[in-house]
Amino acid sequence: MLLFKFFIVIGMITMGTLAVEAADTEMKMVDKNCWIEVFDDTKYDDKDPHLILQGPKDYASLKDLQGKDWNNEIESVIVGPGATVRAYKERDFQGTEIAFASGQRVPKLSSLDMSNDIESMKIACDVSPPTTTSAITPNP
Ligand SMILES: [Ca+2]
Ligand SMILES: [Ca+2]
Ligand SMILES: [Ca+2]
Repeated sequence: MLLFKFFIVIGMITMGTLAVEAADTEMKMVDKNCWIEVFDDTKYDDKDPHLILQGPKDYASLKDLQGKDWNNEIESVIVGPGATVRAYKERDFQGTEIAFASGQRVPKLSSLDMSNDIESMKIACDVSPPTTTSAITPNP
């Protein structure tokens, strides 16, 4: 039974990766750098529930994210390189607010007094994504 659950988790991770890639080719509007990954446990423990939230998007509540109530559950986060996130202790963007910078990783939200307390989030995408093509200026 445990082994079975293990394979389910592996399958979900694999499907998640494929889904992100498929979405990237189908929808050019999706910013593949604009996301936040949230974890039920500390230190990005992928054996416990974890979820990538694609931005830009505002979540007034985390009550039903892919079938799970994430209110007051998040204990660690990884922010995508093209996202900035504001998180709130109460739903509807109320209560104490905290800002996460692009690429920020927080292994223990208790260090920010936000452990098992976040109930709403705003995910914003950087206006200009990192440029990787700088050497294609044609010479006259
Ligand atoms: Ca754990
Ligand atoms: Ca938790
Ligand atoms: Ca709360």
